[in-house]
Amino acid sequence: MEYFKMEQSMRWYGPNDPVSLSDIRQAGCSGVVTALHHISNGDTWTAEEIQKRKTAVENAGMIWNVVESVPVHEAIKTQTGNYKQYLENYKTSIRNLAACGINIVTYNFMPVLDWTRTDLAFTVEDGSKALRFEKAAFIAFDLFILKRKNARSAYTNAEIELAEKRFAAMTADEKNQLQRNIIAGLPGSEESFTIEEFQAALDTYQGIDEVKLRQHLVEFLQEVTPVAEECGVKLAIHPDDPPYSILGLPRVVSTAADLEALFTSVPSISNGLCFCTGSFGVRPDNNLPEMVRQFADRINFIHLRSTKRNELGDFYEDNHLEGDVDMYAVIKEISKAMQRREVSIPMRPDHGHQMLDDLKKKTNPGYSAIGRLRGLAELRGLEMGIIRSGNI
Ligand code: CS2
Ligand code: MN
Repeated sequence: MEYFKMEQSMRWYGPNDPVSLSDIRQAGCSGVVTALHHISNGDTWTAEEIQKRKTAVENAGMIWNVVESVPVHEAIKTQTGNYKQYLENYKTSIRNLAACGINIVTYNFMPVLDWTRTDLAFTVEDGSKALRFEKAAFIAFDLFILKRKNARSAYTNAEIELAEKRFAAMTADEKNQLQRNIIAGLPGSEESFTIEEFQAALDTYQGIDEVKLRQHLVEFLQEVTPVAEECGVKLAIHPDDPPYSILGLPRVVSTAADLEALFTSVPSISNGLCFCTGSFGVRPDNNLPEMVRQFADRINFIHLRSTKRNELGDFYEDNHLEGDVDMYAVIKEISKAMQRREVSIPMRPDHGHQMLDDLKKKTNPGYSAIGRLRGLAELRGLEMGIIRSGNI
């Protein structure tokens, strides 16, 4: 019997990515996840530019299976300024992608910041480097570098004390590095800020709480999903990372209840999900296999990665089959869903450790080749074991 397996993919940042398409092919991928990062956030993606990228991927013997991401302009999230024009541009980009045969589109709806870490080169015990979120360092940034008004009310006294100690022990270089890590933009983020710009961006969310942001997300989808449906495009919202409010900003794609609300408000089948285990898995109250079961019909794209958290609220990106994510149970549920739906869902190992030769190279944090290759190899082995054991 033929089984539906996850479509093995890797993210590629385009011609400037130090990891080449040939590297990705040799890692065993048939799919490439990419975006037109050279087009400014909010502008339309033309069919010509899309086709150029598509041809580059196909010439390397793979297909461009998923767009990650067509970014949603901040003006759409806050519903200010030119947002109606940006909405039209978004729809046109979707139509152009569909016309070129690309029909899975990832995006996120996190205010101001995309994924957030405090440390991009945390050495784990085997000597490889991982990304890490350290709560005390993050709070130190908020209170003593950004100096955000009323920030203290978001933290406990014990947390503030720890952050004070942490900050007092930092050198000037470490403080600068921390600031850069948080606001200068990680790979894939479309924004990068100075402190002043960052505070101004935060200010645009004054008066926008969770209820309002959720409403803006629903209204965005009510505009975009009819177009996506019409041209056969499936959207895939990426969850919040980390999956809770930070810096006073609302976040509305963090839990099963958030997803439930989203899919109930906009039932269109084009309103789908990028199931990112690394993002959802940071919350102990997110039961991942259960969430896969619950939203199986909405999952259009999968990010597999594991995090390890501690009692202080810190977490680091662990090896793909270790940490807090029960990867066996997650892949089992995904396999079941794929057989039932009769589809292969694209999957990428979402980040990996910097290791071996990559430690000597300049790499995009989280996106070096060898660590992702290790993750992908382990994940495909696990999937094969699950399928061949007849356990689905
Ligand atoms: C990150 C993000 O965690 C992740 O997958 O790499 O850049 C993510 O791709 C975006 O939030 C999706 O829009
Ligand atoms: Mn992800």
